[in-house]
Amino acid sequence: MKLVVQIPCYNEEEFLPSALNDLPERIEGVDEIAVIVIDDGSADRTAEVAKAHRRVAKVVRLPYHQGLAAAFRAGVEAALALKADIIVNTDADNQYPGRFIPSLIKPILENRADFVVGARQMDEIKHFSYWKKVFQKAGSGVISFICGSEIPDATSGFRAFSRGAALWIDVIASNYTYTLETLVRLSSHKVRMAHVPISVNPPTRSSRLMGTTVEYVLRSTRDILTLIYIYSPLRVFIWLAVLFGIPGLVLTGRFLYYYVTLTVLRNIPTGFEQSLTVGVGLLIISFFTLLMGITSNLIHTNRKLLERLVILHSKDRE
Ligand SMILES: Nc1nc2c(ncn2[C@@H]2O[C@H](COP(=O)(O)OP(=O)(O)O)[C@@H](O)[C@H]2O)c(=O)[nH]1
Ligand SMILES: [Mg+2]
Repeated sequence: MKLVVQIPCYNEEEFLPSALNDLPERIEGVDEIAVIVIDDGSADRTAEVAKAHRRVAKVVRLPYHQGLAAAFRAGVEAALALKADIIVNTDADNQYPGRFIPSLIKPILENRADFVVGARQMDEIKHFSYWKKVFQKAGSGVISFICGSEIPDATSGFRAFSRGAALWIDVIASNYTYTLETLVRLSSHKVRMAHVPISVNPPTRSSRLMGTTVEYVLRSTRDILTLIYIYSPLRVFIWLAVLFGIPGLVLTGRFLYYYVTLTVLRNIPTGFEQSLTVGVGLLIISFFTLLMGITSNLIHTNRKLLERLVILHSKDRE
């Protein structure tokens, strides 16, 4: 059983050594632990510091700065190429204590799950503001709803993947984060998920990803909407079609009701032509929205087939 720990980094020369020193030397049930550092075009000596550290098996250097999502993906690819059975992702700022790695991978070792999130105990984190905690919990609630399984900390970067789950990973919706998309993507492939409680080390520096709470909320909302749109296009278009269709039906029905009860039965001129015009217009929009939904669903299905091809191809390389 080989465990690969991957650490995506951007300008982390200062804190990376403490994160590396914190990683466990041995874990029960694991024969080999290899550490990969992904340097995302850092302007400092991150790559040199990583190369000089005895725990680091491989340094992946992106040719230029591409963002956390690209670095994460490059790490997963490198870990699979190193024949990892389990991949753990952790942060370079030593936010997640290495001593939790054994409990993080336990559900995978026991074959109870293929993907495990290390869930921070929000109420115990003193350096998160009240509102950050509220929005963090609300966001995790929305993601849990979309994924259909309970994920108490959707933005945690402390995660473990079995090899089978890691093969499905890709990030296409965002440049700066992989956290939400991997959850939605893996749940769409019915990967078994679990979470284990963890505590975090006090912050070494301020977060580079979060920004202000308002920024965080706006970005997360945009990310979640993009994910729904990418991963369940039919659902989005059906709701849009319903939005136009219901008033369309009501207005057309109104016209027909008066037309039948007044004009047909009692020969009185009806009026209500505006209802007919607007109603039919809305029904036409609704119909074409539905057609667009079906088309985008076909494209979505096609992408799933392509993903399967990629996986077949990567299995060939094993
Ligand atoms: N590759 C890459 N990693 C980044 C980037 N920004 C942050 N990171 C890494 O992502 C991890 C978390 O970053 P951090 O600023 O602590 O964000 P936090 O999740 O809010 O704590 C660290 O390992 C950083 O080095 C980036 O632009 N590119
Ligand atoms: Mg951090």
